[in-house]
Amino acid sequence: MEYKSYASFDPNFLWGAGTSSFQVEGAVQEDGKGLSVIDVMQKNPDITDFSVASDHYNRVEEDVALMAELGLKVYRFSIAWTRIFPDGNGEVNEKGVAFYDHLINELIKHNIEPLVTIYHFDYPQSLVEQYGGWLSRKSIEDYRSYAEFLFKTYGDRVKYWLTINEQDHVVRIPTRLGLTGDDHYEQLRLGYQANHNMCVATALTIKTFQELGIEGKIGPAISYSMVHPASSSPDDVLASKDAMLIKHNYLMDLHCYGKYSLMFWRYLEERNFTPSIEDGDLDLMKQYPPTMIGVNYYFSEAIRAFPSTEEYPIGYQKKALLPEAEAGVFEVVNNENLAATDWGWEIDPVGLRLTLRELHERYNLPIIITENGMGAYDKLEEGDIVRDDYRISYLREHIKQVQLAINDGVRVFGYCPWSFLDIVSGRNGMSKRYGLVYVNREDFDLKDMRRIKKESFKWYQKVIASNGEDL
Ligand code: BGP
Repeated sequence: MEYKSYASFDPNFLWGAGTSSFQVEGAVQEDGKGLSVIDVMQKNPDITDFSVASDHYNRVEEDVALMAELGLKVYRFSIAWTRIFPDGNGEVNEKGVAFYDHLINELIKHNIEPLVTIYHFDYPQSLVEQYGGWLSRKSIEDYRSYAEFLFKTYGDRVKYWLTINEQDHVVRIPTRLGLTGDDHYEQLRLGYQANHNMCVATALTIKTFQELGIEGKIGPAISYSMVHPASSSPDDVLASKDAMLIKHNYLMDLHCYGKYSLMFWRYLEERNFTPSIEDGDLDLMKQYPPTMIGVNYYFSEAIRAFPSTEEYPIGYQKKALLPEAEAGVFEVVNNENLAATDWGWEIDPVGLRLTLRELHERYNLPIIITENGMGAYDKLEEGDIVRDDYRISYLREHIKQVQLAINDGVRVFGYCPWSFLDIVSGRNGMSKRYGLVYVNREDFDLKDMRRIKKESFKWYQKVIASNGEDL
């Protein structure tokens, strides 16, 4: 819908940017840090690992000074669980505690709100070895008490807390659960048990947060990419609704309503994926829902129907990192209407407006965009220039849609592009850059890791200074 006039961004809108500990810090075994599942997972020999990353661990002041120069109101970062508890539980690592204390104080000194992700994929390997990690209910108390430690240590200065980053991308990616082997269906079954345990852990952590009387907001950072029916054929429309449930809404229904919808439970039952649930688990989730939602949005997907056949019976899934095709449910196809990034992610700013409206209509919670950005092969030119106009246009079009969603009545209170500076991509090494700041290193050449402001940095600086008026 178009309106005759448009409200501007709220004067307190939180313009930010984000990173995650394993992708930015480096120093993976410095100062007593323990190993995470990311540190021990099988490496792809063609790309860098996360051992040095952007060396943020040794460059906090320099990076925070750049954030201040950019004018950030909020900085999203994650805390490495194993920097605080090297074994995931038990003994505290004081040097790790001091590192985040210093980072938070530096941010506060520059009037930048810390937005802390409690856990962003780098789960303690020791907990996997101790009891199977998230597959065991023991994981619930270890996560809750780790979070409680953070609340007690940093809660006087941190008002915004994200519980788990992209839980859906943990339960469906075996290495992030510390699983090995390649029985896809068995790993999915285990994934849904882990998912249930994570939802109980999240509810108990929100309960602890409230009992401690921490002033602020808390909720998950979810991966939520809008799905569109590939055509107006009613079968495709139905398939897109089913995909929205199986890919995204199943998780938020649990967090917000403590509910496995009848449809989703039948989906799990027919595939022997049903998790074991204890009395009180669902009531706990209902009683302690999130008070905000973090949204990670990069692209949308087009969906068509995939009728089951003898060759592809109900339950058949095309093996892929994330659900792409499932017989009897849906299939992801290219969207001819959209351009795509160098990695095939279909660029859909309007999809972000639709995503925000869907979340608002279903859960009616305050929303902050915790990730949105474009991975690209950025080129460093003579004179330290990086002309990333493609990134500027990507971010501009998405910010416009955020403003429209706010005009639609969605309570969006902040926007954090991914990523503040170049970091190691989750699966594509150093060549897939997202930052507003260029980091001068390559996959296998650390160079000097100098920080260089891209054109997008200068552009975003103006956006923030004008509170979104000057795009
Ligand atoms: C999200 C993760 C981020 C980041 C991002 C970009 O799923 O939360 O950690 O990795 O995706 O993806 P990639 O780095 O694979 O391009």
